Amino acid sequence: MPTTSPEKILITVAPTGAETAKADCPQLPTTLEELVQTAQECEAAGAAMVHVHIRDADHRPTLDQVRLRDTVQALRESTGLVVQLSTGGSVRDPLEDRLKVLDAAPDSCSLTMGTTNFGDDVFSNPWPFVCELYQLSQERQVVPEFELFDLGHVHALRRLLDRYGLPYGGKVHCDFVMGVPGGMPGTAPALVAALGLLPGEVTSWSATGIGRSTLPVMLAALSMGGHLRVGMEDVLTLAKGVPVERNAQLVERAVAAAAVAQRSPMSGAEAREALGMVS
Ligand code: KMH
Ligand code: ZN
Repeated sequence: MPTTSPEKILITVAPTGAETAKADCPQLPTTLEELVQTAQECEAAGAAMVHVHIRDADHRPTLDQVRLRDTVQALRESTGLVVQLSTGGSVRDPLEDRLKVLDAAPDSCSLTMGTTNFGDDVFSNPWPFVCELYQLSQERQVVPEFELFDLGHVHALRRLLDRYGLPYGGKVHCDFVMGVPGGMPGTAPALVAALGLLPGEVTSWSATGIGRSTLPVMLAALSMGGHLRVGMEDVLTLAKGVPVERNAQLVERAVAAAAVAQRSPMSGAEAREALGMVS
């Protein structure tokens, strides 16, 4: 498992998510214009990849094909960020629609390694769906980011790689999503346990802590040489009672924490190389 600190850090921003309502959080970027502006600000602050969920005209989560394609194109034209589309969608999205996300030809896609309770909901990722999505990503030449919400997901990644081989591009990048009510806790001991189960093929990993676990997970990941994901998909406050106003604030905080660990942010181009997107 790669746990020594590489000099550079890959910072992913997840600016929107699918589970927070615009009405509850007006600063959430939900229109294409807001998303593009957010992505540009976050790139300037030090992000190298953007994990994207989109919304419809009423700010509701959608997997609309035209909007997905337009979003990928707009982000490519306006930033140098690696564009990662969520295949997780919202807890209500059908599996068939989630597979079709790859039709929008993103650089990367999220790929969650198993079903998890998600607060009062269920985030459904049956094994046959995981296998189908993975094979589709290989066929379409999209680099997956394996999302690991629980220790069982880490073990399932080993099973997936044993059965179907390496992802397109030959690198294996995963992201620990910690502190979801129903998944593994967002604590240093949980991260250490999860790292101990990572398959040897893994070439890089990041972590994010949901809600109040955001800082413990960030500091634990830095101490173990990991990369970071931050953004309003995962946390809506900077401190108790202090709302996030702009995603770039979270990126700036991650860059500052990484600087203490003597690490500087990767550019989008450097992230492409690290993730196997450069031939
Ligand atoms: N919206 C969550 C239920 C992903 O993007 O791949 C799932 C999620 C994971 O956000
Ligand atoms: Zn997501």
